[in-house]
Amino acid sequence: QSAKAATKLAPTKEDYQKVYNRIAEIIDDADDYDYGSFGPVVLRLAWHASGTYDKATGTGGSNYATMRFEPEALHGANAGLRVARDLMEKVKKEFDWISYGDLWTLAGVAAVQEMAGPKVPWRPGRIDGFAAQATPDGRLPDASQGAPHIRDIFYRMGFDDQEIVALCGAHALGRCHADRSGFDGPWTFSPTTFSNDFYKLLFDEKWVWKKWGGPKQLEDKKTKSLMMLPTDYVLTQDKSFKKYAKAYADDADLFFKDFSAAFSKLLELGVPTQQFVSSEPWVMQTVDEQKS
Ligand code: DDH
Repeated sequence: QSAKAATKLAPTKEDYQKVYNRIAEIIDDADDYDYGSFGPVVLRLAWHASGTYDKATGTGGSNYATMRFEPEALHGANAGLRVARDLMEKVKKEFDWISYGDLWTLAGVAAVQEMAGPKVPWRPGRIDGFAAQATPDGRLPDASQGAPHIRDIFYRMGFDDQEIVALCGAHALGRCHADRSGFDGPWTFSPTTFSNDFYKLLFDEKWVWKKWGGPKQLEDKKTKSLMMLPTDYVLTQDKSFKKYAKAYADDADLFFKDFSAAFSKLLELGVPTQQFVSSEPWVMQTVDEQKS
């Protein structure tokens, strides 16, 4: 009886570290997938689960993991994230006590950290919600638009210009898929390593509109193998955005520090403070750190 009761105690940081480790394993087991890693698509799941937050109404955000439900699962912006949700389902089967919101956001942390990014402070406390709490379509950014749209979307979540530019640096990772968003190609030459290359390339390369039948996107004039979305390119055109983008191109440490803070904040959007188990967010260990 007492042994059974003990297993019902609140999970500890060590328990969440075990979940983190399992996520890290699954991200890496991707021989036949993009660049051999599920890290980027898992990171995108964490971002889209959180980026629906609306501070005016307190709705959306990572708390209820409503992307499990239709129609949110079918929103255009979420095309392709089924891949990441299905991977996380494997983890959920093994650690059934974790909420989906905690699982998906912890997976975002693991993706960033295991791809050589900064430590991202994180804490558990999200609860599973219902389909009725799902958010309306249109809360995530539209890549074909300009600075006013980007500001509308991110100010609604409670971010400022500096945080917007820092968060967009995640596009150092992964790629666009023509069969998901319509856009095509990677942003950098090292899409499974977290770096400030996104900003460096924005300023160092000459970007020209790609001539093709797909949606408007830019390609680097030199190799034609990299891409930028219209919303990425705006970070070099808008005066306020440009100031931060240049600073991150010049200083990787500054980018790592600012990304960590903004991403940690993003992952907590929509979660009432009293739900958090611990008052201070935790820093989870990377797989490599645990080896030594
Ligand atoms: Fe993004 N993103 N994103 N993005 N994103 C896409 C892919 C990835 C926008 C549009 C797209 C963030 C901000 C923006 C990642 C992380 C983050 C794709 C391609 C589009 C389109 C999807 C596909 O075809 O598979 C727009 C617009 C914005 C914006 O800010 C205006 C942010 C804030 C993050 C973050 O993580 C903090 C990642 C990672 C990917 C690569 C996914 C993959 O499968 O690879």
